Amino acid sequence: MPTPTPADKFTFGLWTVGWQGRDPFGDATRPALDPVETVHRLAELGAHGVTFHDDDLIPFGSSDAERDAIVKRFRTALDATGLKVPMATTNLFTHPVFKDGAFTANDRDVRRYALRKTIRNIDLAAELGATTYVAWGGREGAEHGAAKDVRVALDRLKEAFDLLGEYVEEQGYDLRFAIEPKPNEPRGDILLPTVGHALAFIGSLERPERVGLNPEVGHEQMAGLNFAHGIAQALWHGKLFHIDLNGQSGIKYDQDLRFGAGDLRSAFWLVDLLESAGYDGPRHFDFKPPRTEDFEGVWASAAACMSNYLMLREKALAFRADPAVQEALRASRLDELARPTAGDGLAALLADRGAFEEFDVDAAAARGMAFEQLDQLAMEHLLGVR
Ligand code: 3MF
Ligand code: MG
Ligand code: MG
Repeated sequence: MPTPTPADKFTFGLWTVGWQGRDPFGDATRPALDPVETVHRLAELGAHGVTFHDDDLIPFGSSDAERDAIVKRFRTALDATGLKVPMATTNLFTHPVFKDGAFTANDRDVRRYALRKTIRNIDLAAELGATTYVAWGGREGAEHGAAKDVRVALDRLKEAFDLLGEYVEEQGYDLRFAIEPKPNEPRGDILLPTVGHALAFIGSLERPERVGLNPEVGHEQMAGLNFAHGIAQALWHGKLFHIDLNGQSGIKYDQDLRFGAGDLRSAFWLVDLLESAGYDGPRHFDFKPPRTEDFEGVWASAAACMSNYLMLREKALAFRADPAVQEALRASRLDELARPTAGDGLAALLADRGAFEEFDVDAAAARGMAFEQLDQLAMEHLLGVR
């Protein structure tokens, strides 16, 4: 079994292993976890870093003195273990004040409070060396039609990101924002529901270069979308700033399974893509150890996220290196896809009788694509028989 090392860049949110198992139908099944213990356990397991929402580390409502003491203790644990904080984020969803959203709440005072809460944690993120600031708008959405004017709410969302960008620039922080799309949960419908919606939104901002994406496996799969395709497009736009890895079984409630559980083939294609595209950011796990587990199960599930990634990486590398796969890729004409369609220009295309007038449509239609053989080779690698 491959063992993770910090060079693999695996990171975990404090809220993942720290999830106490509270769900809409049942109480907590585990006690709270001390963030300092999490830092030590993650370091022992071979992780590279830890991430947090402001309130995961500093309980909501703490005094300034309590806050300073907590940050000091946390920093000591980071220094002792060498664990990094590559990303931080804001909790703009738990407190009842955010019941109608944060940056897009109808109430202006709530929006101003949300910005100040975010800015306060951006300062801490920068202080701890984070270079990515994630923004998941879990409560930015609606359950009712007329209750949210979506076009106006998008104006407010743009205003928020423009202000935050201005702040980060003024402070001279080396920090970029990563928007995390999600279609629903906890709102009935959330704004910027998919990778595609978020990409389009980023283009409308004052500082688009400072804003990218933090897509999450389960979020796209809840919408029935192909996660690897979404990631490929995010990479194509230069917008894959960060990623949330977990597992999901189809279109249903947000499952937050450990990475590799749920749709295993989709996980294989994702790892194949990240590794072959040279993505060098954190491999961040945003999962929830099921509420059936005690702490032994929690740490086993965290370790499994990392080992599943590493096993899939081995499989993906072996798949790409296999001469039979390379031959099958040629048979499926991936090399032809890589050729520009009209590299010699529009005039040459229009003048080429072979492209249209004399094109043998029936012969082209009859050509097999050989995709089944190629896909079966992936299956055989994944099942360990090749
Ligand atoms: C919810 C999520 C969030 C975000 C987090 C930002 C609580 O489904 O995925 O986790 O990831 O708020 O990083
Ligand atoms: Mg999630
Ligand atoms: Mg997430």
